[in-house]
Amino acid sequence: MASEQAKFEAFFKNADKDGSGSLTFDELAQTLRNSGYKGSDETLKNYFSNADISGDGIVTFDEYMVAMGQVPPEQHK
Ligand SMILES: [Ca+2]
Repeated sequence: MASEQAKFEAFFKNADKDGSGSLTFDELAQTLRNSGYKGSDETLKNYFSNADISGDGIVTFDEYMVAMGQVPPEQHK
């Protein structure tokens, strides 16, 4: 679904405050909170670390799209 993907891309760009092309935990958490997310910090941390495939503490656009189910994980190298 192209429109779904565009929505995810828009969210990512909105969350990427410094335009670095990757999201820190703070950027992601703040953006989700701003959009009305009410879950616990623990849930946010789990969500973030699931998305952070390489485990380097930032979520790149590629990692984000994999996490959103837009790209099959086996294509992410
Ligand atoms: Ca990463």
